[in-house]
This record gives sequence, structure tokens and C-alpha cells, in this order.
Amino acid sequence: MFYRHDIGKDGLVSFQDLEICGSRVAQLQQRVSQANTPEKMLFFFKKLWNRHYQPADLDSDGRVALEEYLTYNDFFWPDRKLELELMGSLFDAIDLNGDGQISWEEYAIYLRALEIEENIAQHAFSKLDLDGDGQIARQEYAKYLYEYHFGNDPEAIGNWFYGSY
Ligand SMILES: [Ca+2]
Ligand SMILES: [Ca+2]
Ligand SMILES: [Ca+2]
Repeated sequence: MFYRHDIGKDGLVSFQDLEICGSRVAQLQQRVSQANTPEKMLFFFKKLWNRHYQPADLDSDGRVALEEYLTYNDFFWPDRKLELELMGSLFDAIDLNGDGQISWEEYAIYLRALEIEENIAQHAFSKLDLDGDGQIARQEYAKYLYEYHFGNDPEAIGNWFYGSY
């Protein structure tokens, strides 16, 4: 995740990097669907910074180095309720037509904007779509959250949500 958010590829993630990620996704979404409001995606990335990056900025220079990120995450035990709320806002931001399901098209837009290769995205999607009906339902997503954020298995299916590590 860190590498995908490091826009300048300088080994540092700043709030601006996350803003750029958010607006890239929102722009791509808007090109495809007018139903979406870009604020949702920007809102998610803002919250992501506040919860996962800003607290990791140990020397308070406004940028998070990989080392800071890893150090922080070694000791960080996520608050389940806050995480669910954060990830719920990502689900809503990806679900363009608001039907409570993430379709392949909706998912692909999100990962394409983060420059994740299509074949990796496809593999990830098929892992997340537990019942194979071509949609990631809220319940499937909840299972992902449980295994990715609260489980100890590094091979957990949820690692696929981001398409890579
Ligand atoms: Ca720093
Ligand atoms: Ca949908
Ligand atoms: Ca499904």
C-alpha cells in the first residue's frame, strides 16, 4: 500500500501524495460514471492519512518514510470500529452506482487509478468475490476486513484488496 501511495517515488508519503491518489481515482470515476461524487474518494484518502499515516510521522516533518510506516505499524493495533468505518467509506467510494456491491468495472477503475496491472487486479477481484457471482458484496468485503486488518494470516485473502502489498 505504501508504494502505491508514494506518488513522487521518493520513499516518502505526504498528505499531498494521498490527495493526488484520491483525485486520480475520482477523475477516472467521473469519466466513466456521473453518478459518483468525487468527494467520497477524497474523503476516504483524507481519513486514511489521518488514521494511518499522520500518526506514523514520528519526526513530524509532514512526510512518512517507509521506515516510519513500518515501525508504526509494528506496534499499531487497529481499533476495529474505526477501521470498519474507514474501510466502509472506501467501499462506498468505490461503489459508483451505490447498489451495495462492487462490480468488476467499479473495482478496476479504482485499481487502474493506482496503477495496478489489470491481471493482478483481476486475480485480486476473483479472490475477493467469494461466491463467484461477479460482484463483491458488503458481506464479502466485511470478511476481507476481518482477515486483513484483524487476522494474523499473512496470506489472508484480504491482502488482495489492494492488488498488491
Ligand atoms: Ca517523517
Ligand atoms: Ca456497485
Ligand atoms: Ca460475490
